[in-house]
Amino acid sequence: MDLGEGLRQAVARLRGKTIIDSKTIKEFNKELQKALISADVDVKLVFELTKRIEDASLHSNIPKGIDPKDYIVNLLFDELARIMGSSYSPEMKPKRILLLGMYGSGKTTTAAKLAKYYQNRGISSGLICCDITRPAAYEQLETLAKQANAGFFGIKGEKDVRRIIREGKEALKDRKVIICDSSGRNALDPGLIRELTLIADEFKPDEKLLVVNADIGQIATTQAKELNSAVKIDGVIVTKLDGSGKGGGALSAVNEAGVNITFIGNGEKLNDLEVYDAKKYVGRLLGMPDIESLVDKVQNAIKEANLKPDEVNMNELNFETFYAQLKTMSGMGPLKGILGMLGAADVPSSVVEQSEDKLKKYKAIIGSMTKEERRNDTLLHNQARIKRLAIGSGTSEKDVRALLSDFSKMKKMIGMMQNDRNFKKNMSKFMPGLKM
Ligand SMILES: Nc1nc2c(ncn2[C@@H]2O[C@H](COP(=O)(O)OP(=O)(O)OP(=O)(O)O)[C@@H](O)[C@H]2O)c(=O)[nH]1
Ligand SMILES: [Mg+2]
Repeated sequence: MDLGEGLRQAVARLRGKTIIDSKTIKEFNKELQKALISADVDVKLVFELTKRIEDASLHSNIPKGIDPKDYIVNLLFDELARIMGSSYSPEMKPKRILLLGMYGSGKTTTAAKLAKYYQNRGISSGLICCDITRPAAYEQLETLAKQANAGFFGIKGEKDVRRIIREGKEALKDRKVIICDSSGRNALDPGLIRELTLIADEFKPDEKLLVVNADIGQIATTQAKELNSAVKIDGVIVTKLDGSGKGGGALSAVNEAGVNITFIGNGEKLNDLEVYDAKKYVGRLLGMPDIESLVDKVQNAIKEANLKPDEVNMNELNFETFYAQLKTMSGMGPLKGILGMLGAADVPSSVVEQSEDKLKKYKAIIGSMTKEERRNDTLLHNQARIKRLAIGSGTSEKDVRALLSDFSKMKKMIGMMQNDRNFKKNMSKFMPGLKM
């Protein structure tokens, strides 16, 4: 169970309570503790937090006319926002950013995400590959730079980081934001510190950002503290929050170390980067939707899938609209997170996490359907038709069945969302053309 689910379950216990007595609060706190500790939040922090909630709810008067549940959810919101820390607003001006961190933490991907972030906002960006240890680091960043529409510089096989930086700064001097990717290490060793110091002396970064993988949970405190004292960092980017059960632990740990969280990564795609705002993040965990940051993401995805908003019609789900929707969703990143932001109920991830590969197959299968079949899925519950589609599309019967199964799950999900007033209200805010 992820942290958001755990927290929402704890809150669900308060539903319908007219008074908050000590038994209710103790039960609520127990659930909270379970959820937070399993997300790897430091135990001491957790107990302090639940103690403050207990004190505030039992020893102060809940204002008249306020639903006790809302009162406690607000307390919880404030407490969580406090332990998860900061908010950040990147300055839109020329600057140099150095990314550093342990092996596989997501530096290279994040460098490209950042480049795209600035490019999308009309600020030209360029990437320098200063990872001199990892094989194919050059090619990886070069490919990503193309995807991000950013400039790129590297010198294959060169071990002198100062030369790379010197020439890179010159080659990318027309770019407003220059981002430098560096080598990873297994641990913070003297070699790494020496290398980072050399890079920093030549590059003169405005921001040194440590990249940490959310999966390290609480260990993020030690990492942030150690790197801060070795090379003085300006902030942290926490990646892989999408797949980690320990995101809450990592975010609170970075905050505990007294370092600002700047961005968070929540997917493998270049659009899956978000400016960090503890309140928004916690709001989302608690199922209080955050519309603003979604608008951007959704509109981008629609643009990229070449769809007009009113082509996304939830009311008439048939295979023609189904493919368009899958495509939009895959551009937005994991739909599960998006629906969470919108305050929808938890949905099965199998429906919404579509790989590019699967999308290609689905496109071919839908292309082999007759007009009638596309409009009426019941026709397809027929072995002969399934076989024909598999042959016609060059896929397998198993693929066709998977498509049919995803389609019917999607139908069910849409039915569920249509009955959710809160969700409908939120959806219509950012997709005015949407019919539900
Ligand atoms: N799910 C998810 N995967 C991510 C995210 N950020 C990076 N990854 C994946 O994590 C893996 C490692 O990412 P890299 O960017 O190569 O990490 P790195 O820190 O540059 O690795 P080294 O250069 O080997 O030290 C890749 O498969 C990325 O696609 C994220 O926010 N979410
Ligand atoms: Mg790398």
